[in-house]
Amino acid sequence: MLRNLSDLKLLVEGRPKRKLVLAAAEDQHSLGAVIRAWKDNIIEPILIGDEEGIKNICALNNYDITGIQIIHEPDMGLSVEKAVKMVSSKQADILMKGKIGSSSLLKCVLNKEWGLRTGNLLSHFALFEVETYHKVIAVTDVAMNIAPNLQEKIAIVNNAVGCLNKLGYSMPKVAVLGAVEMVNENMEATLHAALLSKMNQRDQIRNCIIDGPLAFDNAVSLESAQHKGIRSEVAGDTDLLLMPDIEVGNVLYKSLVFFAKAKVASIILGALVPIVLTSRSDSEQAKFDSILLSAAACK
Ligand code: COD
Repeated sequence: MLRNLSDLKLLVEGRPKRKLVLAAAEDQHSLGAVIRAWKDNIIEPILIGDEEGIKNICALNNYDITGIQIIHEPDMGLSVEKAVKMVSSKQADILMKGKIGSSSLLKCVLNKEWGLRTGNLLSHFALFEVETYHKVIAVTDVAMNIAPNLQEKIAIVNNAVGCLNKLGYSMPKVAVLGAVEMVNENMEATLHAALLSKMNQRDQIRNCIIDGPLAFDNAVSLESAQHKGIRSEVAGDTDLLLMPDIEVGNVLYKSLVFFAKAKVASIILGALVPIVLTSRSDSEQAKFDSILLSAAACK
């Protein structure tokens, strides 16, 4: 179990270095994070982007990039395309987003000819360290699948549970969130939650314990669950929160970061390799922790 995000480093230390390709690399926080992970011997970076822009940022911030490969590609779209192709041709183990919008990068990743599809659904997975919770909490999907149906939610849970298993969780506790903890036929999220719980009980979704619907308070607070008379193995001790849709997920993500000062690490799962996909406003620390997470999630 991860108590904080720095525990991720213990998981990857001593493992072979992974080749990480940073697309649209002319971004200060991304470069800072990549160089730190390189110095810590976690990754071997390749930077793709406007060479002069990259070098200017590094000079301004005293980043020593001697020995790092730079591929000059000033066009952002082409820079992402080249990065994705490096991964699909097995020249890199991890893809990272630099100064480009998430959906532009994801569209390249989903390209049918040279993208990183595997036949699985791709989904976003984030880990948060919040002072007010007793362990790291995972959240999915806050940035890729817009309004997942039941089938897609099953795939999202499976992606996240597979990743948590790699992080050392043998049976992560999954709370499927709704606005309420009772099934309400007018609230689709509660219907999905009940079905996912039952599918888990019947071993149709394995390697985790799922309960839902749970409202956010009883997912993360045992006291709150007991107050409402909810008997649940998951309530108050959730490892993974499954979001009803991208809006709820994204607002929770940003609320945790901006109001609760949470630390975050996030990646895309289900593609050929893990993809470091943080928000452009995320800190250098968040990008560094996301690189650690991607390295831990590699096969
Ligand atoms: N996994 C696997 N394949 C997918 C997925 C997925 N999650 N999503 C789409 N596909 C496949 C479809 O089956 C289809 O073959 C092709 O990709 C195109 O599908 P569309 O037309 O539904 O998808 P796009 O290209 O219009 O959009 C895909 C995005 C991931 C870009 C879109 O879902 C999106 O914009 N998501 C939100 C991203 C975002 O803005 N995040 C920011 C929050 S910080």
